[in-house]
Amino acid sequence: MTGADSLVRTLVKGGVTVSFANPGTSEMHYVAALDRVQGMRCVLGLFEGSCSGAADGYYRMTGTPAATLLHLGPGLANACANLHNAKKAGSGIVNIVGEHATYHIKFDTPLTADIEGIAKPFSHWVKTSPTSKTVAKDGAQAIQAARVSPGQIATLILPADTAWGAAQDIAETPAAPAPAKPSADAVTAAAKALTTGEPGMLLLGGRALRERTLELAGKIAAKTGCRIQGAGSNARLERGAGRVQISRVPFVVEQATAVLQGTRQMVLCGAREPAAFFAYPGKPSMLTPEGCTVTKLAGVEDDCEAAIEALAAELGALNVPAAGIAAPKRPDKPTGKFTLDGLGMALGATLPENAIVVDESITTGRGFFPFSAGAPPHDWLNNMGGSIGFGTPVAIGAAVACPDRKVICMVGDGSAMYTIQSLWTMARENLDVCVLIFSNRSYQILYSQLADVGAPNPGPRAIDMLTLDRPTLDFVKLAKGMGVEGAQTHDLEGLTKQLQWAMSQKGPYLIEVVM
Ligand SMILES: Cc1ncc(C[n+]2csc(CCOP(=O)(O)OP(=O)(O)O)c2C)c(N)n1
Repeated sequence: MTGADSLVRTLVKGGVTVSFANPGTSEMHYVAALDRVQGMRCVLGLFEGSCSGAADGYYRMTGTPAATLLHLGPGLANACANLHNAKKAGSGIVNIVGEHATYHIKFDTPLTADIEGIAKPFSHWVKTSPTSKTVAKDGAQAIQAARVSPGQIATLILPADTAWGAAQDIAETPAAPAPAKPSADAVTAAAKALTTGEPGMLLLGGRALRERTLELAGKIAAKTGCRIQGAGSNARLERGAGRVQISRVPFVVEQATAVLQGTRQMVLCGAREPAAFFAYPGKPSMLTPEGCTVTKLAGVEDDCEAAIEALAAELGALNVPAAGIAAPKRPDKPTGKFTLDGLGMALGATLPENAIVVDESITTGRGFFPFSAGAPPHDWLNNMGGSIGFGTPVAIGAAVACPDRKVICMVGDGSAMYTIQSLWTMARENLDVCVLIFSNRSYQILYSQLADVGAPNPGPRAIDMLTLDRPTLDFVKLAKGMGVEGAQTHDLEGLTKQLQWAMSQKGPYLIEVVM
């Protein structure tokens, strides 16, 4: 057995059964081992950011890490932006990076780079495996590290001779430590905060946004009168009819402070104290109202469900019916010219049961939530790391993880171009993804950002950095060139028809919304 064989077998035995790969020479033994070992699904990405983003989406939907396979320092560097997003989302990934054979590194040949140096800021755990005899054990440790709550990036660097040299055996993956239960003190403090009689808010993030935890939060809200609020962006929010309805802290500072205004007692569960995305001259960085007391019940790494359950028990709320449950309700099918609300309605009117919405709609979709609050139950995935190019890769991972569920991937045209190759992987794997491109032919968000940072009235050169209209991008043709069928739509009626058709079909499809 080679080191590569021992590693692949260790991965499969440890529950890592999908690998999102873009290999090169140094990973050839690992690639060859994939054919000799049963149980590993291998998905080729044509850019490493597709692979790391796909592993992120896979973890969000399964709670189990996938592996990547990346080619030395440059391959890892290409993957880093989406590794960053995955790290912020608390997604576990076994991030495997090939390296030159140990004895070859000193010759400083073209692909030689400081792989550990590149990996460290984007990883929680980094190890270069020293020999083919230890590579299985190192792989098992990487799986364990990736599984540490809420999920971690574990980067395992594999010199080529660790793959082709002889191995001893496969390794057992040790169990990851269970997430911490809340301390009695934290529960008492949170209960006290929500029963002072002052306006209270339970701010939820991470695993606290799953159906059961939301229901418990709804019971607490019913019992204490506190508001429940979701964080600004979330790895996975379970929403729709029959679930406790939740909104997110808005991106725009003035809107966020308006939502939080009046809160005197804020209890955090799986969320951090809300902060503005960026600093803007004259605007606050922290969004919590002045004089508001903040109490941490549980961090994102803790057992949020146990924490909310303990809080509900402490408050005597367990048998109270939950407040804020969304009734089944869909908007009417919209007609006429595109408006942002109309787009939200089209989505709300057509979202199928159990859909997974990957949201990289940037400015277009900020107000979509109310229109789908009463749609059939679905999951909503946001970018947590702010690095655009997250949407289509995460959709790949979600679709691989949940082949029986429709994935709807909403992307701004600017964001779509960062990782457009993901369409090819969707076609090759026949993934059930409907990609909605919002073609406003600009980096729309940056117009408001110019003004917000105190640089209004942009000149033609500045405007040129924000527009995508010269030449215009034709996403239907781009998709076709990568094996994905699609169509343009020019009004809401056309969009709704396209969406209905796409929802009734299996497989990848792209709709370009020409705004
Ligand atoms: C990796 C990376 N590069 C650049 C940015 C800055 N940025 C944020 S949003 C954005 C434009 C997004 O355009 P689009 O997806 O078309 O959405 P719109 O703003 O038009 O709604 C850019 C360039 C970023 N966040 N991440």
